[in-house]
Amino acid sequence: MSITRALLTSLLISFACTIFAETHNYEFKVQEQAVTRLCRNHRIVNVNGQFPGPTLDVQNGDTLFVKVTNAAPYNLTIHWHGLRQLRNPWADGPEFVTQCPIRPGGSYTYKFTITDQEGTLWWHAHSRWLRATVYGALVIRPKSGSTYPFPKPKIEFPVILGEWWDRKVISVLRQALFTGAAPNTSDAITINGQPGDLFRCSSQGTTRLSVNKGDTVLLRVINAALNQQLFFSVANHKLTVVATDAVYTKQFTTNVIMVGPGQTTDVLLTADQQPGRYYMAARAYASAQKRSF
Ligand SMILES: *[C@@H]1O[C@H](CO)[C@@H](O)[C@H](O)[C@H]1NC(C)=O
Ligand SMILES: *[C@@H]1O[C@H](CO)[C@@H](O)[C@H](O)[C@H]1NC(C)=O
Ligand SMILES: [Cu+2]
Repeated sequence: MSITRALLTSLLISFACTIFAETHNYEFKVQEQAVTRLCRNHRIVNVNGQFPGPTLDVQNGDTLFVKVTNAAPYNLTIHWHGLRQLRNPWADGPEFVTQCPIRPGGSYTYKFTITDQEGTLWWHAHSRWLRATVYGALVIRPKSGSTYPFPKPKIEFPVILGEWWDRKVISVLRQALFTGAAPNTSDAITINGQPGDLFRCSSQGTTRLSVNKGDTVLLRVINAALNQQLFFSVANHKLTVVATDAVYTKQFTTNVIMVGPGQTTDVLLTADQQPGRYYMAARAYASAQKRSF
């Protein structure tokens, strides 16, 4: 009897999943594009002409087909950072581990299903240092029929922390490999690809988020820096941590979070201060002498 019931329940669950899970088809065109930051133009590699690249917005249980066409002059693969890839390990992406790189002019379709992960993950190139500019958010919402384990925020916003070199990143890496010394530190830390108005020629592009007094905002903080641990904070506001790496956490409130490279932290922020402008800021967690950021 109980076996029958369990079987029935699992049949019903898989039936429900089949009905509600969606399949998404995305096209990623990886290409070089001229971008101006810190008053200078550089040709960077990005996806679909966007920097950061497109946010993929899906639900737990969904299946994704991502066709990557490589129109850049470098070999590369795309890695789905933090995704467990249960039953689809070949879609993981690290070059020469699960696949050969996609050659210039070539294409490859990643196919994977998201299994029991909810929150924020991200994707990036997994070849040399191309991940410095080839990255974007992967937002995983609750399964159909379930909800967040916290009140639904009015606004959701990805905050992708990155690093910008006032150089071609491939040359920064090449120099480090040639000299054997640590690679030069980046020239700016960016929020959604923008250094922010404390840096030269950056006030126009500064990432801004408008909220109304009393709104609750879910910030999906992603550390897309190359190797750098980062502190993140919002002036005069507290952050309530609700998830990390697509796993809900026991909630706690703090003024500052530290996010390791590759990690994500989802925080709730309530706009409970006087209307005005408040900085969102990231800073390198580096205590060694002579390392200036
Ligand atoms: C790209 O990768 C292939 C191996 O899959 C290799 O033979 C080729 O030399 C690489 N090309 C470049 C430009 O690195
Ligand atoms: C690294 O920094 C040094 C010192 O500032 C500079 O001379 C060199 O050109 C930089 N190299 C690259 C590849 O950015
Ligand atoms: Cu990764």
